[in-house]
Amino acid sequence: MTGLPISADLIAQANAREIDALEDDYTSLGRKLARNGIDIDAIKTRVAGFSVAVPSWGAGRGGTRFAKFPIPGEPTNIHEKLEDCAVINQLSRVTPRVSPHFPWDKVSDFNALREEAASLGLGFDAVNSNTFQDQPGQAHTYANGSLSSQDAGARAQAVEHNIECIEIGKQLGSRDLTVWVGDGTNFPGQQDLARSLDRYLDAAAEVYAALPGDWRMLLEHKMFEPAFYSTVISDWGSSILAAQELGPKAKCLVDLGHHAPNVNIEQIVARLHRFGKLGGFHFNDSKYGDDDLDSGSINPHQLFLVFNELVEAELNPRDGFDPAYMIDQSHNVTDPIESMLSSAEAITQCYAKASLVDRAALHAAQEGNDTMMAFQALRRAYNIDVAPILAKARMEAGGAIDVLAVYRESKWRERKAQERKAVGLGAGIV
Ligand code: PSV
Ligand code: MN
Repeated sequence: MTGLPISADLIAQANAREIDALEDDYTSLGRKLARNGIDIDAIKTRVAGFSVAVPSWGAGRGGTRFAKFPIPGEPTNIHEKLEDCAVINQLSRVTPRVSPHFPWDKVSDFNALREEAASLGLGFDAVNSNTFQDQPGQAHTYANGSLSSQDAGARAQAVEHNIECIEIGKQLGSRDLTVWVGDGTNFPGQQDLARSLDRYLDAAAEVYAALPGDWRMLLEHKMFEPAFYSTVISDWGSSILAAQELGPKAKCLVDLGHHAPNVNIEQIVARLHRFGKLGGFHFNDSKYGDDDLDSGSINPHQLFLVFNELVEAELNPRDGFDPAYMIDQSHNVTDPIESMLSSAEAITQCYAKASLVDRAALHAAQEGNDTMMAFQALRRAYNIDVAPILAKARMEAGGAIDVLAVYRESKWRERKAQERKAVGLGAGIV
């Protein structure tokens, strides 16, 4: 398939039905913002320049460790996943890049895959390596770890796989390698906690040495799961220490679901940026652990506070602030396209709200120890409904004013259910 997947006429007709109401809402919001000295068009321009990548694996229905409930028409290979990601971007105009995972998305010709994506209006984001699963025919098991394994063969195999991902990424036009390892232990005493980190650092240095000059290695930490007693790169402390030891091209990646409950993630963002080590972000939401729920569905205020720090860093950057933003979710009970449309909207809304914060007032209140006014500077921005700004930016870029309504009207999933082979039952990704 080439060309954009949804009929441009369908989008135009649906937008024509919504445009008067949108203009009304936009004008009224513009007047309200103008009273506070904010130019709504300037915020719209910032929103139009914002983007977040989508994960190839998020296009399929995920599952829990217990079960997966596939839906008719869900994608089963990277080509079908790209088509679905193209639908998300065509309607939302905010997700122009796809982050692939290997070997899940392996094909024989990556240059052709890059062209296929381009014809759908997509590029590629960070490449993700997978050393948390054994593959058929693999020489060494990762059951006892990968980059940190005591088995030199498993370590070498994991290094080689990461280098292969870099080679693939070069063909796809990526510039980041995201490394998340599930390495860790389930029993006290199972491994030496210091030596397993030594082994990780030595192996990661071999991967780092293979990075092209303009690439970054994004280290993704996670507190637990699949290891439940200790994890080698468990927290942002381990992550930044590893990134500092590896070198300037190594940065930290924060996944919102990978922390202890109630951890102040916005403070982690500020800390990592302070040391020039904030490289990437995986957006999702969580109630209990690494739930991979839809962004902003549980704690939208936290998402806003995280974006408050990200926008602060963007406006006052230290040391090349250029984070790779990505959605990383598991869609177990919804149509993944709908979840990612809704999540992209929630994420962009928080970016827009954080852009509305009166930073001069905030900084002045902070300097003057005026706690209530500092808080109110955030609260005022959080309380503004920025939906008309997003909808107008989207429409002007060719997207849909009401993304979910147009998606349903397109009957995309129903049509794909006639064409695509059914997904087998089984457990999902954990
Ligand atoms: C691990 O839980 C993670 O967040 C990493 O980003 C993986 O690559 C991804 O999920 C897919 O399972
Ligand atoms: Mn992640």
